[in-house]
Amino acid sequence: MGEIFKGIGKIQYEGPQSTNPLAFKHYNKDEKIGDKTMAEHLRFAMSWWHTLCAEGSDPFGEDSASRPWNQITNPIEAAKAKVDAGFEFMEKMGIDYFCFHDRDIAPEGKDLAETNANLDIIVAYIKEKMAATGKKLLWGTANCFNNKRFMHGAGTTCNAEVFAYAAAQIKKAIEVTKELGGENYVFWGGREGYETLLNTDTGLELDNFARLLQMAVDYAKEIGFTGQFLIEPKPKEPTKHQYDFDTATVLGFLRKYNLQDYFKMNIEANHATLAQHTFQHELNMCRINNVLGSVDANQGDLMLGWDTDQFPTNIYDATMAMYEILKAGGLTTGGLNFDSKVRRASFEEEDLFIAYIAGMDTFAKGLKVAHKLLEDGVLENFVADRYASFTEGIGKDIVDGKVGFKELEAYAMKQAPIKNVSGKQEWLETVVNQYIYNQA
Ligand code: XLS
Ligand code: CA
Ligand code: CA
Repeated sequence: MGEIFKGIGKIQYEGPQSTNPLAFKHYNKDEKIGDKTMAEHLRFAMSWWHTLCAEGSDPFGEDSASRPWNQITNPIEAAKAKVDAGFEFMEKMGIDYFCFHDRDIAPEGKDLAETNANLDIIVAYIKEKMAATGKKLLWGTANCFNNKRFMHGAGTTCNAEVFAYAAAQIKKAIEVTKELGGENYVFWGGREGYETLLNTDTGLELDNFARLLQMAVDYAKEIGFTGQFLIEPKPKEPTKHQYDFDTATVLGFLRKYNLQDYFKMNIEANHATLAQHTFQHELNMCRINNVLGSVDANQGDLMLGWDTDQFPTNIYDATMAMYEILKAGGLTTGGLNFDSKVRRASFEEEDLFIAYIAGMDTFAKGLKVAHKLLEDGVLENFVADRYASFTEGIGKDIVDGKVGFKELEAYAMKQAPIKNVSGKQEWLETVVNQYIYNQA
């Protein structure tokens, strides 16, 4: 297509004082934070759907943007132009990774065979671009929610014909992800839930969903796909109740069906808040259960009950997210993917750049603050002191499993008056704020 984003050059780091809307203020790719560069820590990824496909429509209105690459009438040529746009965008933004749904990158054909053939054409085209630029696939996934055939669900449908179709579609999406060297493969259950219990056999639906995931595990082994499988929790939307409600629910499900060794989580900030959790809570649950896989970095509007997928600008949330990520040992195969879309009124192509810069700067600053907080052991030392009673005496006996109810009753009968110590929440909040204010 030739240059698409004309007039926008490669985005440079200009430092915190810069007022240039098209420059980074905090994200300085090669700057070392601890023993890794910012790029290595953050592993930013562009999402195909919200960056290249979305054009501002909402349930009440048509597209507000018309991206030049989507104006081409031949669907395969349009899909190639979208690839061109995506690679130019990543190059100009200095983003190394991308992710997609099968249907974002190539159009559906008249049947599954033609759809798969379309996918093969675009995958070959993407592969060439990857070889030429060094860009990498963070994750692939199958869109088993958009087409009306999935009205009752995919893996949790009441219709076995649809289950079979979904399995075939996911098989191909895993093959394509492998072909492009994808480091992860995501399952987001966009229709895996229910609208009413009056017509739903939840037991069979969950058993079937586990069967589908087991088939994926078996097939990955068979073809040698070694990427990490991820489940992306979300409590609602589009269904009233989604089975993958939150991390804790997904862990319970995986353990019930003995799938826990094969899946980690892809945590999305806005899905956490829809589940009435903070973003940090979901990352924390992943960390303590050793299932932090990857992150969809966006933010919601806390006044609204739906998934607004806004670009992240909340420095406090980004700091606490990076704090959990660093404590978990960092993102290994995962990354920070912007599953975020510009607002309907931000319809100019330049807005895409401004939005990604905002998100990347927010997480870069959050990384710097979180690293410093950890380096100084501020919260760690406080927490260690707070729980010190479990490192000696009766506390240590409890932790070591040396005592039961009877021993503890005997102990409590003789214990001195109990003294508690303040949790100092307001002080800790002040300290975190100070780190945010003072970190350049
Ligand atoms: C939708 C989800 C979706 C997944 C990938 O809310 O965030 O975009 O990330 O299917
Ligand atoms: Ca979302
Ligand atoms: Ca997501």
